[in-house]
Amino acid sequence: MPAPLLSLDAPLLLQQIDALGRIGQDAPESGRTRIALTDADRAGRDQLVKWMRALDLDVQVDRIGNLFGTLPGRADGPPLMIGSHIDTVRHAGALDGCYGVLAGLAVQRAYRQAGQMPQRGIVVAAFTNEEGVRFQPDMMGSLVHAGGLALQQALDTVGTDGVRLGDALAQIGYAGTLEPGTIRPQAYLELHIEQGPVLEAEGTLIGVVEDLQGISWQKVSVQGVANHAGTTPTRLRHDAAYAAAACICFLREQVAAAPPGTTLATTGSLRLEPDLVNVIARQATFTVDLRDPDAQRLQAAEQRFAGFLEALALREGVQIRTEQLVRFDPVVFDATLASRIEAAAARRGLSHRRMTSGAGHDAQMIARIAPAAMIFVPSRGGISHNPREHTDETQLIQGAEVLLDVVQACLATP
Ligand code: HGY
Ligand code: MN
Ligand code: MN
Repeated sequence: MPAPLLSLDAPLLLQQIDALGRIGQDAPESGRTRIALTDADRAGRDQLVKWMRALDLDVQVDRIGNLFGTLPGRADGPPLMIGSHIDTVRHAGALDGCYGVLAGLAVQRAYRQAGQMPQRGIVVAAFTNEEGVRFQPDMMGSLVHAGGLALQQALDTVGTDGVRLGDALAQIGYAGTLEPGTIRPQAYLELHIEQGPVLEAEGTLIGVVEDLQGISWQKVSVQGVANHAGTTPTRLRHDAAYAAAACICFLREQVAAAPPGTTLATTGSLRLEPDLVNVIARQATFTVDLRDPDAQRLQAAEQRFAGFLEALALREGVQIRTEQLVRFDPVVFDATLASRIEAAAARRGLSHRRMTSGAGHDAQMIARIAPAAMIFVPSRGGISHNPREHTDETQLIQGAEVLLDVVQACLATP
């Protein structure tokens, strides 16, 4: 007798997304902030653990703070993993990462409520520090889990606030005992909002994510000479602020000339010293985030920028230092999983298209140790990393239903 069809408790999924989104809430209309390993992150983790225990999952925390909730299966063997993250950027939306973790719980709940044990275990993972805004690199917890970053090096990472990651982890009580990488999944699925404009612009409901672009983060420090804004002729200036602005303009000119869907350049953080209206900046420290789906193009963009910095330093009489914070090559996801996502969307009559992920995700790290793929749902206005981040409830549920279907398809095959 075929097992009863599973169905999601959609209202509870939406309610949990809303409830988690209220943790670490900022001022009205300003979103929430649960930066990795802060008290707000701890509060979000505590809530997730409560929900995992309510599902009677086997809850484990590893030594980098990755959180796992496992629904046991009938047979032993590597579990199917559904993952993402619940740490946020500052003034974040409620969906980035959280949607995928809570949809994973909803899939496990569907088995529980049907009184069914899955053929193999299903583990939901919430990885530590996916955003990487306090401690670099981003996707840190999943990178350690995949063996791409040594645990001790991660624990000794010093954040932008001068705090050592291992101390912050202990401080929030999530320095677990499980050795990272212990749970080796048979396959990994991540459901995530697109965080970009593509699906909405085409009126498509499901993104079948085939690959994910390469990411390069650098910190650039420009050392100039502080001087009086009113008495120093332009030709005698060694102006760190001007040098930083010249870099940002150079990067924009470089990418503006590139075809759409190729290199992107962003300076999201910029600090000047002494940061005074009438003093020529002595020091400028800023970040450069370069991304491209093509490894060669990304490398060429990095090299052009390095050449520009050299010439700029000579021309402006400033010293320029760079520090590579993050460097990940593009990743191609598992073709079989992608086809299963496509088939599940088609069976439900949901419009779908294959696409590249512009954002970094834990899936790109777990793809190093297991077949992995991602499912996207549309983002209204393509907005994310912003309190206005939004996806219609119907679309959120459709994404979770596709996830449930793909999980069943994966578990049905030995
Ligand atoms: O930067 C990223 O793409 C991800 O949100 N950490
Ligand atoms: Mn995310
Ligand atoms: Mn994010």
